[in-house]
Amino acid sequence: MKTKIILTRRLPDSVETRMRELFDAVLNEFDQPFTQAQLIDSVKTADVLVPTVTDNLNSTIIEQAGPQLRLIASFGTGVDHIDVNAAREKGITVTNTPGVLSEDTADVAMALILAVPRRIVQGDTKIRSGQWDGWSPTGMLGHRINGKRLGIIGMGSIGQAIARRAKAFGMSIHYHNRKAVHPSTEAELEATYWENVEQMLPRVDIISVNCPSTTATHHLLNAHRLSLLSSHSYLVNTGRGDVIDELALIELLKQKKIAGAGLDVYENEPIVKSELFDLPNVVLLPHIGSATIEGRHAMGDKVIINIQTFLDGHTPPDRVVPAML
Ligand code: 8YV
Repeated sequence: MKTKIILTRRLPDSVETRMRELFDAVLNEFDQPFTQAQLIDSVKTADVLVPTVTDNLNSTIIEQAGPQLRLIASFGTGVDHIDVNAAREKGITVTNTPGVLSEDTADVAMALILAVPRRIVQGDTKIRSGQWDGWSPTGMLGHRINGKRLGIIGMGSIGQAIARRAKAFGMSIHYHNRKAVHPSTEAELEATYWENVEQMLPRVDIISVNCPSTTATHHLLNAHRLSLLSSHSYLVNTGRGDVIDELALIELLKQKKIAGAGLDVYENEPIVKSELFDLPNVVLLPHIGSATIEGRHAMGDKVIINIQTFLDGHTPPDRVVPAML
């Protein structure tokens, strides 16, 4: 008897095919995000559930899991969509796919770090709308990247991958994290650690949010902390939307109290507050940080390895335990 696994979304063909070879894999052919009722049905029938960020596996759903559900092998790094404590209480193991999407996400963060101050999207729009009448010495002026200070909030593997890129662009690296990174990493990145985020915020030119969403980081950038940013600064978020108080950010942008923002994630995805659409100094992306073909294959491989290792009776390599959060 093969193990029954339920995939809540479509995954790359090769990943799904391998899963069908190894397991009794139930695919989501039409790729519609699962409703609450479908999620409840899945936790009652699957041995292994493979969810993504679009599934809200809160305690109400997890508490209804049948005894057959032993593993939630999430396709993604962030686990804020899963109540890991509730899963643990039910004896359900949770895994994720860290590491394999760091470089891709860092590329998108760097793209936003370049795009907003250099007005890349505005330039493209100008041409497409037929409004460009040629070069001018004062046209489309943005701000220089070289020599600026980058403040990274969350110095895990994604934050570090951004720091490496930013350093190559001539930026100096500042960061806030629960604790300082290893001295050799700090030396390599020539990075300055700020234990107190409020001290770092007014001193940097660009902020990049790269921490996970946890109870400790929810609205870490609230109205008060956002107000500490200088009026020439930019904010980029490729982490999780709810780390920033989105309404407070919109207010700040409207009042020109910061220079611009680049967002790939939002507080209530897929809802994007329409006030953001009217702000020309904002670049909006649809949560594509890890959206590369290579990355999705690597994530799929990790999910398969986690499931297979677990079924073989070992601790899966990417087990998430509440203490890590
Ligand atoms: C993933 C992400 O694509 O892995 C994460 O935490 O935010 C995304 O880049 C998504 O979570 C897949 O479930």
